[in-house]
Amino acid sequence: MIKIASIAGSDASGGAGIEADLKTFEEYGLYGMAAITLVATMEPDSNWTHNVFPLNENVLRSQLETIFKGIGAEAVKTGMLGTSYAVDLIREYLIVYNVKNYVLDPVMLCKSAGEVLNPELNNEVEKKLLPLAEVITPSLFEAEYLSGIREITGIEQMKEAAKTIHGKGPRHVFIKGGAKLHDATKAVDLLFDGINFTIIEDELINTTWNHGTGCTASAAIAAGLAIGFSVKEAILLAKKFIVASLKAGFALNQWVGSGNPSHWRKDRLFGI
Ligand code: PXL
Repeated sequence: MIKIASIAGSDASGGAGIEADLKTFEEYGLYGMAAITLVATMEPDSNWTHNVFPLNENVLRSQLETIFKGIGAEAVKTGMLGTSYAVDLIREYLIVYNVKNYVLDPVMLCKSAGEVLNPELNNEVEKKLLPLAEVITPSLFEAEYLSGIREITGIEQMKEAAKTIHGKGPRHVFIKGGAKLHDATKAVDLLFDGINFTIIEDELINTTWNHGTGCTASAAIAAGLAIGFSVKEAILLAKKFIVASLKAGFALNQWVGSGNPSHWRKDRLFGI
């Protein structure tokens, strides 16, 4: 059995974070493990305001011991980290256990709030984790933040951003332009391996029921790497997975809707 780990926050609403990652790993037929960095909750009486409760350092270390010393993982993805001790611990375990297939989802901005989550922590992630990543998966907003390019509106700027981010150490940069590029009629993403750019175009699914899509994408890429696909193959497969998930997105309540990572299975099994 191929084993894979997510180190991320738990999203009590179920659409993002560890919950999205484990659902995705399951769809890929892998054995998913989880180290929870924090618990994110949302307030139904306050317009779905997010709260974040970090787990303490010992609890996180103990989970990492279980996973890395106790079992071992073919690939690892990280999501929302929340604290600087989480960044340090993750760096330590990735190095000690020589993890090559590491997918870093920067989760630097909260989509619903449209704001930078924690600038100091983002700097730590940049310095300590980016150089260890096989793939980093910034959204367009995160690519702007990481590259310092104020507004990325087209493919040339995406390429500039990818070069700058690659210079910070990750072996591959995958910028998810998705529906956010100006005048997008297709979802346009960009992969850069330090030498070649690959533009990946797919169907544009215009939906606001997309909570958890970034988490699902990085989990799917990590799953592909765990299975043994190349980075490019893993990304192309992840794109198909995400399109299927978004096509089957659904509302959770008046504030948010989720993608549906089980959709491609249902599609395959039942044609629905
Ligand atoms: O989608 C970003 C994200 C990642 N991780 C956790 C979250 C969210 C957004 O709500 O709750 C745990």
